[in-house]
Amino acid sequence: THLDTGKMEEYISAKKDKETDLFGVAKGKNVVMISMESTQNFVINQKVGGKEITPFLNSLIKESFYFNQIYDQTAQGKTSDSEFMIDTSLYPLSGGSVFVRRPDNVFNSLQKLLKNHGGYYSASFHGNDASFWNREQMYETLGYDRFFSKNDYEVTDDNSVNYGILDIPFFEQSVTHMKSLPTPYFAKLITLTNHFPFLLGEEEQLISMADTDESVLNRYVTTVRYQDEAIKHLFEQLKSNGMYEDTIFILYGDHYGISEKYEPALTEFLNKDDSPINHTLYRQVPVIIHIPGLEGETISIPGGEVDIRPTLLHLLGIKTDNLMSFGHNLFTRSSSHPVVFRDGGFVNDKYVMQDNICYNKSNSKPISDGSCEKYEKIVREELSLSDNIIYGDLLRFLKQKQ
Ligand code: GP9
Ligand code: MN
Repeated sequence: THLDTGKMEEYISAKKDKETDLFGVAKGKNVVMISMESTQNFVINQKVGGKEITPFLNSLIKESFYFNQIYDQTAQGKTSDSEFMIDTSLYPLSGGSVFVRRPDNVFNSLQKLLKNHGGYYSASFHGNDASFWNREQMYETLGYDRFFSKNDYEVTDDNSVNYGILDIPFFEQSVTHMKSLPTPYFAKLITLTNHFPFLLGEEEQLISMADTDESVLNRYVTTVRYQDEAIKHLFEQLKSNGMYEDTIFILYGDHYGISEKYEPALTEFLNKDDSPINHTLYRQVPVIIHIPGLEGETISIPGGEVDIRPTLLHLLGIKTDNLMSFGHNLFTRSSSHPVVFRDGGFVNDKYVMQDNICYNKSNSKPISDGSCEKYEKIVREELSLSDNIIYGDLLRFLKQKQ
């Protein structure tokens, strides 16, 4: 594979970071990132039996930047794809996980940028085995300094369900580990309880199940509610340990939890009209950026997980102008720019391209006047540039220190 520098350079110069008043507002702060397993945006401000599914997140977003039109861009690599997009701002592969398939590549990762531009120490925290999704190896490649995995936690039958340690004891033990980190640090905490098939002991159920035809969806609201409680506890513990004030928090849903076959039940649960583009719209995941002392606002510009990194870097005062990456700062992202899906589909402010059909987003009607074509071209170009970078391991040729 050859580095098509022409295309890439043209691409990079077209996406210069725009200035905003927010540039550098979180400079030098610790970064705490929370990957919320299978958390879709529909749970925000949604109730079951008169009770909020996410009472803590609902209150947090009132004093945060809340991006309510961010789409899950993951493919088969699920959680690892979301991590990959956030750490590299490249797209996942169409099959398998980059974490498993390309762990020996050179990546210009978020962790390296933070180290080079602010002396950050990076750690990831997750209650599953270190080898799952090949994290142990890939984290080295990405420049993480430390991975706290299952062996670093006290995991018992009592404090576990489904894939492993429950989110509350996970966060409790993580805070203990976090106290020992050098500052400034980047800490990524990956939750686990809200994972398919959404199992939960009775004591952990803080809300009644939903009442639809699909037990998966009915259970899902209870595990999301538990996760919300766990995040609330985490914030309380960070506050009481003096670890809250000087920190920027980024919370995001890693990918969908309710798969396509359960979506009719979701439509019923949300009292929505049936629509062919519901499938795409349901793939919205919440993205919340909380900076203590800053007011925040709700931002409804379409974007994707690949855009999280440049947004964070902007707030940390790190320029992203010349980076070989695909994300855009969510504070200035153009609403017509397509949010790229791995299958070639996309969404922007006006259109949804799903299963090779172009829809008018506002009325869900298919359109055949070629409106989607210029965006489809961008989608194809970005995916193929990203694939070239990954398959050709092209970032190893980058001369300048980024
Ligand atoms: C496993 C956790 C869940 O470690 O990240 O993985 P998923 O199935 O969501 O990719
Ligand atoms: Mn996941």
